[in-house]
Amino acid sequence: MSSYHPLTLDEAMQLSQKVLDLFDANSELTCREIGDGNLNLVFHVTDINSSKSVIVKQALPYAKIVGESWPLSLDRARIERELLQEEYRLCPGSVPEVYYYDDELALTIMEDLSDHVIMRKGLIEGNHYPLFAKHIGQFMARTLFYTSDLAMDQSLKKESVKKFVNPDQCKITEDLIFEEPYRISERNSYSPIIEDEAEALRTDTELHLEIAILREKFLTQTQALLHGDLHTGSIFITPESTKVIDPEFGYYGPMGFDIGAVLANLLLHYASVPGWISEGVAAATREEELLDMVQDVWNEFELHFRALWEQDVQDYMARTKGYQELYITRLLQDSAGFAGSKMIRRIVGLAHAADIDTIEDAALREQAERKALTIGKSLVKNHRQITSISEFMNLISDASKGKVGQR
Ligand code: SR1
Ligand code: MG
Repeated sequence: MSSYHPLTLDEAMQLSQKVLDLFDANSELTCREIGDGNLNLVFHVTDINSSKSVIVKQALPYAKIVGESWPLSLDRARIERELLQEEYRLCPGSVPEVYYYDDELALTIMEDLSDHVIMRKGLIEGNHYPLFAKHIGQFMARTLFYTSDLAMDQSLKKESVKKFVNPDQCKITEDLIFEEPYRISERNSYSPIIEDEAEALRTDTELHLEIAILREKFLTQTQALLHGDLHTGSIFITPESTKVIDPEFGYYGPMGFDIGAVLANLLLHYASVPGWISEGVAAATREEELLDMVQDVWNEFELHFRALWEQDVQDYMARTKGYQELYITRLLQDSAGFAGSKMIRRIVGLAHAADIDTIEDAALREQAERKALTIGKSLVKNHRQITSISEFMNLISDASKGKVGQR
């Protein structure tokens, strides 16, 4: 019989004391449940004398955001833990170190990163992260390149694909991102004031075609091992350091899904800026900073990815002249399409982004929602035509002025 049960605070504390070398016998531990995500319990265990601390993360057998009526496999805890270990190996220091795990209890004890803040919160507070683009560009380049057929023995890669089959988490994405925003669904959630936008999403067949193409890619392409949910709530940050957390949606999928997630969440914050900064010049400066970050994320990713390719490509046919160019262009197109679809879901779907949702002024919130949707739709509709990052940025600039036309 399985030993699985959700841990109490005391159990999380006792387990940490028992299985880790970190705390000595005289430790005085305290424990708080700090999980504010949609799916898991997260315990923060601290020794009040030494200030040493760890995180105990345990999966629940259902989606916390909805309740027990939405069952989820506990295997996602194993996937998350194995992915953290893989990401640590490929990009040391970019994710929390795993100290201990118990797959039956669906839990992992890992490094505490409380000296960092969740990036979404940091952005809302107006903080600046000058090294973020470099860090995340390198993280994505290394994790995606080294888990792809470009760099892996193809038989070993297929073995690895088997380990990371993640059907329940993928189904969440398939439903919440690639279907429900485009039809009536009980799980959609938005203010009645943007009903016109929601209705337009349901009837725009040109948009549906592009979403169907992106959905097919998400369903069928095992290009690389993805984080699978790389939004700014899955990133811990300081001005000097970037740490990626929460890869429980990880699976082998299209690389552009991870890159697009980062771009989408920077753009969601970009759309929210007038809701947080009322003074015109300061708001424009912040908007420019965010657009620069978007461009820099892509440029850093591309730079590192090309360098890894030159240095470490294993696949014989991938050396064919012209193939790298084509590959990178397709990655940019996919990233744009996935970014757009992720922006749309955060406005009308089940799970939103605090950058926009917590704007107090209703008119500014509505303005941000409409702007995010306009940018999102433009990226989705035009993604297959984009051939450079400047074309991507031009689409954002046009959409910010209200234009979504075909390029
Ligand atoms: C039911 S989970 C809702 C969302 O939260 C996660 O962060 C994923 O983005 C998922 O779609
Ligand atoms: Mg998460």
